[in-house]
Amino acid sequence: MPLPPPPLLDLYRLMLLARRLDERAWVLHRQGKIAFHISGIGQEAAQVGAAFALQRGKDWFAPYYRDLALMLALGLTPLEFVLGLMGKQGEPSSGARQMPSHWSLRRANVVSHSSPVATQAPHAAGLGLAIRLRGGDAVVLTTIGEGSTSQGEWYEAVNWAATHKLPVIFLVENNVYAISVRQNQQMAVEHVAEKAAGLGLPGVIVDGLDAVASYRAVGEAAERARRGEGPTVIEAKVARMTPHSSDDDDRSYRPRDEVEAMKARDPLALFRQRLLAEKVLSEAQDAGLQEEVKGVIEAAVAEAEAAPYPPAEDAAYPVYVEDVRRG
Ligand SMILES: Cc1ncc(C[n+]2csc(CCOP(=O)(O)OP(=O)(O)O)c2C)c(N)n1
Ligand SMILES: [Mg+2]
Repeated sequence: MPLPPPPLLDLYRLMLLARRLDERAWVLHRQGKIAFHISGIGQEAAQVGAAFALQRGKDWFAPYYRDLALMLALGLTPLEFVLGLMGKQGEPSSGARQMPSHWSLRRANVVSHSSPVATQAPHAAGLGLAIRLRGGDAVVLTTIGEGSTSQGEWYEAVNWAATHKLPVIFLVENNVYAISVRQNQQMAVEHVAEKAAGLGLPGVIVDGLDAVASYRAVGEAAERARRGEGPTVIEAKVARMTPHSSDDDDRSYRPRDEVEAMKARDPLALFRQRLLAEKVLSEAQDAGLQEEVKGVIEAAVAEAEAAPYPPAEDAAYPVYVEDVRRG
């Protein structure tokens, strides 16, 4: 079945929302209002393209910490994100127990993940096996940074999924750096997608600065998986346009001209120019969207600032099982 055309304006609106929210998080950090932020700026296009290629509400997700745009596309609200940044009550990932951006959203089939990188990959393979055992044609998307594909867990998960033809998409968001370590300092292959050949599944490279390219690649991998043909590795070439996290200063290891060149290829700006050129978006419409997004974010920040912290005794209770807490 051919993929329907991508909803360009919806993709753009979500990229814009993710970008402005992410920028707001940096400001909150520098104001001393939050303790930590890890940014997805430069990776939004790959993420929203992937989300829109899948059946939200039916498919399963095991994402990683840079996936703010993916999470918003799956239905995380800006308020929920800011509650998470502030560790406030009502934060859905962990009831404010975890670090920010350690996503989980039960209503959207997003399973929780841990801080050790790559642990989400075996979770995704397990979800794929569960789908196989239960029947149905749902698929699983798991995301990861390129550096974390050096972890044993990633190879084990991909190998298992390939061996049993499980319906899993392994999306690698390659931003070239693992904190300060460049890709060529930790793997001999030029493209992470090449690793797939040794494990017996297709490896696809896609321009991760282009939401439509990501939409197509993930959509095709999902069709394969639903037909029972097994998993795919997709390597999206993205950009990390910020330091690793709010605790990092990348000036000590990253050449400034590299950062400037990357900023000239900002995926949000590129997409905006494309939509304007194709007359999918007008300048007036764009100005309206910018205002709307700003309003949504400021309302979320105000509400989160006014929200209470969870009661201390809540830490002793499970995240999801309400009756245990009450009983
Ligand atoms: C097992 C493990 N080792 C080290 C770390 C510390 N750490 C957190 S993020 C990160 C870099 C991961 O790089 P990459 O996979 O390329 O993802 P990116 O942050 O670039 O998106 C490291 C080393 C960790 N969380 N878990
Ligand atoms: Mg990386």
